[in-house]
Amino acid sequence: MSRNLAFLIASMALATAVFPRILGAQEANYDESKVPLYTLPDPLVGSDGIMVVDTDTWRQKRRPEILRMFEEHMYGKAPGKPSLMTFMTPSVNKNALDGLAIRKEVVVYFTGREQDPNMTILLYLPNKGPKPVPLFVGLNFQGNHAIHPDPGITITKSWVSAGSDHRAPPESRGKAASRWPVERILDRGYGLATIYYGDIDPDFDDAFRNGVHPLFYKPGQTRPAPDEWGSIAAWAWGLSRAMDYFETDSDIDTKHVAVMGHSRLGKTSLWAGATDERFAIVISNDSGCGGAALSRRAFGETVQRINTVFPHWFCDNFKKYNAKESDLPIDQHMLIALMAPRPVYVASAEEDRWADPKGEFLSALHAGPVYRLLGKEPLPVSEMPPVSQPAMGAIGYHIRTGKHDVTNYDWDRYMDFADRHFGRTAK
Ligand code: GTR
Repeated sequence: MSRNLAFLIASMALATAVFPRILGAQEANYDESKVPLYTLPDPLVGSDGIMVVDTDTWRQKRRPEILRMFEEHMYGKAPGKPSLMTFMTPSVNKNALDGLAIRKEVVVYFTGREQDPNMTILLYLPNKGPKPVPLFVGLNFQGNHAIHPDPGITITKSWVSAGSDHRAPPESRGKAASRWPVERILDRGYGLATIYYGDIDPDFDDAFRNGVHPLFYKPGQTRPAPDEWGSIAAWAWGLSRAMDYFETDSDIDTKHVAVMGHSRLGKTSLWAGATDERFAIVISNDSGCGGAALSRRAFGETVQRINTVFPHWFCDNFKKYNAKESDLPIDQHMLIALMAPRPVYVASAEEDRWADPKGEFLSALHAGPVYRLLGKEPLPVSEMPPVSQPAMGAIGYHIRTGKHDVTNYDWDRYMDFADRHFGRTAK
């Protein structure tokens, strides 16, 4: 064999060994027998090695410690509430959806300046029944106008991924309605608030030049530091700013606000719930890797793959854990535990193997000891329940039939769960 050929073969071997890792292009594992052996960090053992046995130590020491680790290694630190933020309500219709609801659109100017990035909250509040109302809030993928065909919803002017000019086309009105059963939610006495996530930060890697990040750079700073917020933390920050608005709206019962999100926005609702305890219930719909699924299982989507395809979602420090999940000082059961003692719900879909339903279930399960310590009922099951058999304590879980999506089945369970924890009579 010529030296050249030997060199070629050696470099090809090297390339196939190295490049899939670099590119994140390695085959996803869907084989339970190939899940690596792993040991989960114990949410109730502090970094000093001491076991947490009382509520005060959890609240004052261990919870803040876990939250800091998630900030530093995974989602990144976000700024707090901006002091100059203003709200403007350009449109209120008391007779929306044939009289069923009040529809409001509220513009949140994060800096108080209209020319800076801002977000629009779309609100539907039921006309029937007493005020203030409990509320579900969640970010949406395509623009507020996509969640319902209601012609009164303003079409977003923000960047959208579809189309060559990245402007939302009029035909996108109502396109995502199957994921937002507005009438069904109103009928059960809940309000709904939603915001287009691209208002807060457009979902592509632009080195954090657009969206809200630059509003908070220190002089001379051009991108977030390795432990500062990526896009998921920015979207979650936007949810907290919506909560700031709710606190000014007397139609909304701010003690009963449930935050819900699907997929990357489910990762976001979990992070919002962890960082902002004003959210009374936290719901993750098919959030998968970087959401409810345990990272150490590396089943379906992995840390390396998510950091490669979506380098802007997490803070830069998270990239250190590519293919090194076991080096993480945390895993996602500890994220679920950060919601305690508040109710938290994790939902999976049978065909959504990419999101690792079992890993999502195990996170919910292994958050249990923290709930137990705080006197709350953990998941009432110890094995993954069969499809369509929800398990509900203060931690809830279901796996439904079908694919990666949000369905009426999911919403009905979230409302059952909220009824139960908000002390409302189930319909
Ligand atoms: C996928 C990604 C998932 C999930 C999903 C979504 O491409 O790999 O982590 O977030 O997108 O948000 O729909």
